[in-house]
Amino acid sequence: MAEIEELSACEATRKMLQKAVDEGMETAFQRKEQQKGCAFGEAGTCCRYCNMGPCRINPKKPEEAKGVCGADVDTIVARNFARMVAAGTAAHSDHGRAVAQTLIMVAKGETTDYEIKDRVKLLEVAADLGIEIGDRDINDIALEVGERCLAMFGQQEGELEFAQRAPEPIKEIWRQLGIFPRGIDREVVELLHRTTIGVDQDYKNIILGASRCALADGWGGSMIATELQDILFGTPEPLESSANLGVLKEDEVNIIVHGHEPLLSEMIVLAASLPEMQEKAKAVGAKGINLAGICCTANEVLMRHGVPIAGNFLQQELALLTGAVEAMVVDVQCVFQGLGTIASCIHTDIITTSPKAKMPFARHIEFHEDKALEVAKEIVSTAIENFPKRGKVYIPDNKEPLIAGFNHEYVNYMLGGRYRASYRPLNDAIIDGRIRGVVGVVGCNNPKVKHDDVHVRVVKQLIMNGCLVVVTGCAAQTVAKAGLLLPEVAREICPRGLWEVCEAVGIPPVLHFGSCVDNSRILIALTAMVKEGGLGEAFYDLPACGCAPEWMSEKAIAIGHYFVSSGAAVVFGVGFPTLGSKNVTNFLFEELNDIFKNSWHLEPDPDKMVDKILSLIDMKREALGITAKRERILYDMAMRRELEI
Ligand code: NFS
Repeated sequence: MAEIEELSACEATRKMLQKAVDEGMETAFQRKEQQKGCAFGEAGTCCRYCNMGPCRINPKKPEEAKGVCGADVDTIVARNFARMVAAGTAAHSDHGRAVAQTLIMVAKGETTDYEIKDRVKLLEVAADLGIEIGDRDINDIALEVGERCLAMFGQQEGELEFAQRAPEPIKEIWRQLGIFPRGIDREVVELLHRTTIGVDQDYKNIILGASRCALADGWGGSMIATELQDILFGTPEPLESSANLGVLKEDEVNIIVHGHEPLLSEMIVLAASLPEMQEKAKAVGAKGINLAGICCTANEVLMRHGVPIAGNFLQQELALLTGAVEAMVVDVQCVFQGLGTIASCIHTDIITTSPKAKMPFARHIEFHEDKALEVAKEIVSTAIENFPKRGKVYIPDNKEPLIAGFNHEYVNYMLGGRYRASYRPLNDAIIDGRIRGVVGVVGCNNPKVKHDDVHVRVVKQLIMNGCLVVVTGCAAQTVAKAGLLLPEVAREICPRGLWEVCEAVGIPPVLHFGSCVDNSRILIALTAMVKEGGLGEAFYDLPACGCAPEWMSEKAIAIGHYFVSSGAAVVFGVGFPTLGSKNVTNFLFEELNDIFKNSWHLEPDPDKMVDKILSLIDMKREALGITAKRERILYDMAMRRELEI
C-alpha cells in the first residue's frame, strides 16, 4: 500500500489506516489500489446499454471506431453523463418523496411519532405554493402542502412549482430551450428513455435533456426533501458540536447513524435519549448511549440536535475498526458493502433499515414511518445488547469543535435581524469588496485523491482570499474536522474585510449549510442575493461559484449540472467523466456559457482550483463594475504546514 501519510490529510484517518494494515483488515483505501481502473470507463467511452456490445471507443483515437449501432463517441459520452444525472436525481428525489409521504401521514394522524416542528416554515411554503392559509387547521395546510409536493413527482405537464422560485431571466432561458422541468419522475424516466439504444443521438440535445432532469432535482426532489424536513424536524439554527473519530466514547454504547434520510435518524436520536434506554445501557455496564453520524445523515442530526460527526464518507469503515461501535444503522446511499465484511470480524452490528437497501452480513430491522419510534427503540436495544461483546477498543483522540446549522433563513435573520431580515448587508459587503465572493464547496471524498486534503486546501485558501464559503455534505465534515467551522478562524486567517463582517455578525467564514439535498438551500440563498439587488439579474451575474473538489457520486454530477443549468459556475476536482469526447467536453465547459452564461470547469490541482474560482469571481465583479484592486494571497510554505488537519 502507498505510504499512509499520502493517503489522507486527516490524522485520525491515518491512525486507523495503520491499524487496518497491522490487523490485515481491508478498506476502500486498499481496494482502490487493487483496482487498476479502466481508460474507457474513465473517459466515458464505454457503452453497455444493449446486448450488441459492450462497445468501447479508444479515447485517444475516437474517430477510429463507432458502437455497433453506429453511435459515435459524442453520443456515447453524453449518454453516460446523462445517465449519471438521472441516477443522482433519482436518489435525491426518492429521498424527497419519502419525506413528502411522511408529512402526509403526520397530517392525517397516521403516525404520532413525528410532528410539525416548524409551523412558520410550513406557512411560508404553503404561501409559496399559493395554498390558502386563513384560519385553516395546521394539519389541513400540512396535508395540502404534502400532497402538492408529492404531486410534483408525477406531474406530466406544466412547469414544476418550486422551480418558479428561480430568478426570472434563467426561467426564460429554460422556457426558450424547452427545458423547464416538469414532474420529477417524468424527467428521470424521459432521460433514461432518451439514452437507451437508438433514441437521442444529438449530444447537445442529450446534455440539455440532462439539464431538465437535473433542474428537477435541485428545484424539485432535493428542495422538497429540504423544505419538508425543516417543517417536520425544525429549520436548523446554529449550534455547537464536534467532529472526527474521537467523538466515539470508550465507556458508552456507541451507535453510528449512516446514510441519508433523517426520518429514521430523528427517531434514533429520540429513542436513545429515553430514560428506559439509558437505564438499559447502564444495566450492561455502559455509562450511557453515545450517538454519532457519518455522511449526510450525520449532517441532518448534527444541525438539528448537535449529534457529533464521527467522520465523512471514507471514514465509514475506519469507524468500525475502532472496535467501539455497537451498531451502525444505515438506510440508503453512500454505504460501503465493505462495512459488512469488517462487521463480520468484530462485534459491531450493521443494521439495515430500508427495504430498498439490504446487505450481506447485516441484520435487517425494517423501518416503517407508522411505527417509527418502536423500530428505533428496537435498534437502540440491539446496540445496547452488543456492548458486553466488545473486544479491544482503540479510539483516536482527534476531534474538533464546530458550529453548524446555517441556512438561508438564518443568514437572512442574522444579517438583518428578526424584523428587518434581509440580504442587504451581505450584498453590500460584496459590493464594497469586504467579501470578494461566495463559494459553495460541496461533495464527497474520493480515494483517487488524498482524503480531505483538496477540500481543506481549497477552503482555507478561499477564505484567506476573502471569499465567504458555504459547505455541505462530506465537504462540510472535512472542514469541520480541520477546525474551520469556528468564528475565530476569521480573525486568524481571513483578510480584514471578511473577518470584520464575520465578527460583526458573529459567524465563521465557513458556514455549514447541511447535507447534499440541502444544496437546494444554496439555490434559495443565491436567489435571495439576486432578489436583494445590486448584484445583477440572475446567478450568472453573481460573484459566486460552486465546487466539488473530491467528488465521486452520480449525485454530485446531478448537483453540478443543476447549478450550471441554473446559471452558476461549477468547478470539479478529481477528473471528469466526459473527457473521451472533445465535443461533449467542449459543450459542457465552453458552449454552455452561451446558453446558461456559465459552465462546468475541471481543475484537480487544489491551488489551481483556487486560482480558477477566484478568477471566475473576479470576472463577475468586473462585469458588475465592483472591482476592487486586491493582491492574490500567495500560498507559502508556512501556510502549507498550516494546512495539516
Ligand atoms: Ni453527497 Fe451524502 Fe458524502 Fe458524497 Fe455521499 S454522503 S449525498 S454523495 S459521499 S457528499
